[in-house]
Amino acid sequence: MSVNEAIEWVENRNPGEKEFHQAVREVFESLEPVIKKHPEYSKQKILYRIAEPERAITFRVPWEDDNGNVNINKGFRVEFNSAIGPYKGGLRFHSSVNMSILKFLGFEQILKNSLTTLPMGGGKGGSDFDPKGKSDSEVRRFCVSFMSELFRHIGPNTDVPAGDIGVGGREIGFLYGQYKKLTNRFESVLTGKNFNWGGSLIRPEATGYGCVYFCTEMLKTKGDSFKGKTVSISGSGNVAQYAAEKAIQLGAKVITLSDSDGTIHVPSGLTKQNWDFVMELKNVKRGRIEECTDAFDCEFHKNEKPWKFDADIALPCATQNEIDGKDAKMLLNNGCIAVAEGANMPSTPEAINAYLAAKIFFGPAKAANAGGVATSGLEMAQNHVGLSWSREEVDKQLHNIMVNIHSSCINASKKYGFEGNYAAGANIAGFIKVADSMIDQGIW
Ligand code: NDP
Ligand code: 2IT
Repeated sequence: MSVNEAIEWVENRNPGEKEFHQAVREVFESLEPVIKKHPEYSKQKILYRIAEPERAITFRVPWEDDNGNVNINKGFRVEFNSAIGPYKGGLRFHSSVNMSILKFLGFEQILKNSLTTLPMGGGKGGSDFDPKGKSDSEVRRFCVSFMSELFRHIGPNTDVPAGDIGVGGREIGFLYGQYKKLTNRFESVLTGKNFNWGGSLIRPEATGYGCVYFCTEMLKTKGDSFKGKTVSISGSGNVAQYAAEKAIQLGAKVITLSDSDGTIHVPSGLTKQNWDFVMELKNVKRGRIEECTDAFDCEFHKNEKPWKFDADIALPCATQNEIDGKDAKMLLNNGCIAVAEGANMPSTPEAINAYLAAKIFFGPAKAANAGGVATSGLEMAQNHVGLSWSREEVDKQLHNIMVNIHSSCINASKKYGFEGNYAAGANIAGFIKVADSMIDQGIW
């Protein structure tokens, strides 16, 4: 079995699923030396098996809007791989959601969860429902309808969803309420819960903080740090917000945030007060990033991405393929020394090749943004023992996990001839644990 044959097989079997093809190709290409060294993986057809979800559910989600109109959305849950634990991964509510996007996210999640060292398999789900502009009641009715089907497929030892784009604390609350009503069970079936009813402290912060911790470890290998650095961040949702907070705390100047309308540029760097304004704007008022221009000194660049501004470090925290080859060249020309991915697959293959050719630090998503799901794993652990750990305790564990993921990437990349390439290191380290576990458990 060659890696190229496996890629071709996956592409032919899943026609038109371009995001899924992209994610599989990126991983499989770096597994070439692993497959050579481990003939048992070929014999057991591991590449073929790992690229086929164990189960993928699609369902109808009808709901009534505030005007009494009936709307119908698609619901999905891809239960991709349970070799090392129950399926675990977020739910995305966004108009672009389809099977290809959820399969790319679910596939990445398998290897990401493996890197965390916690016992979690890979899954992802969601809907093409767009929460933007919907009232709280509409979001609630949608979530109730979505969970009215999803509940029969999930469980604390089966599949444990969480948030992703368009799914935050509000949605997790509505989903949990309906799960409980249907099952009469109060159990650890979702993560990202509110602290009052079983959530973990630091889970909201975890993805953004973890991304900055991972980047800090990369910089440290050259005796460098965030202090005094200029940082461009995309997005202004959960991940972007806390990446910005941690970067500011570490003495960096955060000069951009964005949403799907455009980018704000703050040449002097976001202050704590500016950050508080963004938190209120995005999480309470659910407004647009452009509204920052009414509140503090910044420029709004409509329909522009953050990558044209001079920055030492780029933290893409919005969505897939948001840095293409041209954007990457712009970043490099403007002096960027590190990219750490808070979002999933934000860099196109051309962008990744440009980073690697320029030998800048590149922290790939499945390593750099693993802090979110890792802290979900810590939330499950707390639920299982019936305890709530302090902020300090959870943050310490999150930090340790990110430091360890960084070491795993370095060790695996060295061992298989990819020194300096964190992307290959993350793919290899994540894959081997899952592949070996699949072999241990027979053919399924
Ligand atoms: P949120 O919904 O909180 O925020 C998403 C942000 O990205 C918003 O600012 C949104 O702008 C912007 N965005 C989304 N889609 C697009 C698009 N197509 N074009 C331009 N901007 C876009 O989501 P999260 O912060 O939770 O997620 C962001 C990324 O991080 C995703 O890739 C997600 O998969 C990844 N991630 C999230 C984790 C988590 O724990 N939440 C964990 C690990 C990774 P707008 O409001 O205009 O749509
Ligand atoms: O992409 C991701 O890792 C997430 N959206 C978080 C998943 C989780 O289960 O916490």
